[in-house]
Amino acid sequence: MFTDVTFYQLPSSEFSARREELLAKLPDNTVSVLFAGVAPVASLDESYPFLPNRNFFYLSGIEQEDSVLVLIKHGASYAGDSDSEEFTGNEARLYIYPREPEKEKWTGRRLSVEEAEAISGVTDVRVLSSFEKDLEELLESDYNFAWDESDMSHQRHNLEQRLEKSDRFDAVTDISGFLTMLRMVKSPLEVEAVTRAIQVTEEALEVLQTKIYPGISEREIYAILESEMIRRGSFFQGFKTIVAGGENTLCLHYPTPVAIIHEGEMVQIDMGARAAGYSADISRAYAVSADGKRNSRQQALFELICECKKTALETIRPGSTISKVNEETRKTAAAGLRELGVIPRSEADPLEAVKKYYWHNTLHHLGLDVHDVCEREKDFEAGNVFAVEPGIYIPEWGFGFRVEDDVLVTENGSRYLSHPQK
Ligand SMILES: [Mn+2]
Repeated sequence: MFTDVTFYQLPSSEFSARREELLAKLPDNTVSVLFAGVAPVASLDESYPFLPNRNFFYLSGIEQEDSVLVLIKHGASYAGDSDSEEFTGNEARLYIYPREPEKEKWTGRRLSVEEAEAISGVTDVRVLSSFEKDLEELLESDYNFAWDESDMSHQRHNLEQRLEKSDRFDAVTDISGFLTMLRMVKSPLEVEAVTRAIQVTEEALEVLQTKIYPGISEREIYAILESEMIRRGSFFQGFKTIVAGGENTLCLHYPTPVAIIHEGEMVQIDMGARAAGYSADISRAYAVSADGKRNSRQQALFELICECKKTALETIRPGSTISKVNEETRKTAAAGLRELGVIPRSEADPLEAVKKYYWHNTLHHLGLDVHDVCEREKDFEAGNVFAVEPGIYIPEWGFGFRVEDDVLVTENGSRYLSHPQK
């Protein structure tokens, strides 16, 4: 299999539908302003890679720096100057940099108006320089303003100053909560995007498995995985790939893969490619040994973690919550660790004692962000997508790991989007 997501993107109808869904939640006469943001400066004229603000991207599909999306809900009674018969009372404007051949010689091609329209479905695409004047007009109207308060960009900060100056600041509506609610429930096309990201991730892992040998370095594994994901069109991953061997497996977000992994040790891999902006999140634990087999302790821990994952899958269904899944899987982990003698049989409170070994959450929402936005204690519903990653770390044994798969909540339960490790 060779999945290629280089040119894969969601259709503009998806973004148009999301804008309509958001505006349905807002009162008439509201202007929402969202910003793509700019890449943070690393040093002097060097910037970090640019990834758009996720809420802006969710509503536009646009990945070009400094773009602005303005959504105006006039209301159904608004006649305006729109002559379209299908006019819903909603208006969308997208502001982007104009094409500039001289600048593009340095920093690459920019989107044309037609391209931006094709991606986003916004038919009113304007040049960024007209945003100021348009904003001035909107500020003079009696419309209320709304924005995404989770956006920390300087663009939103500038807007804040403008709103303060025009005495509009106190009445601004925060739409980040609405966007969180929308983003938590994935559409069929979003599930497909996550699935493609998973395919890229799994194919990279498949290539890797033929190349692991005792004495391999963490960085070589990292390089193989990165290369296989990039070859398949995932240039920016959902997060920095984690490759940890031996005792380094005890560190959850082990940052710098450099160590050699010896015969008889485990390697922990936690990675996720991106497709159409959506992230996968998969963790695997492989035995590094001449025959590729786990020793008895490694096997025992692997089986216990799979048991926890089974408990999690049985608990993930509409109506369940993150706390419930955590609680149930912790019980399975506690019982198993007692069985293995890691928690002594004399221990009065195994559910407390297990926290030393089973200390991170079992699952998190997955989507445009790898730890996707959520209202934490909200009941699960069909369309939620989770990364499920029970992990047990035993310092006394010198290793630990997690096994992570991606799961879709269905009408009656849940199902794997990835292919669990055997
Ligand atoms: Mn995860």
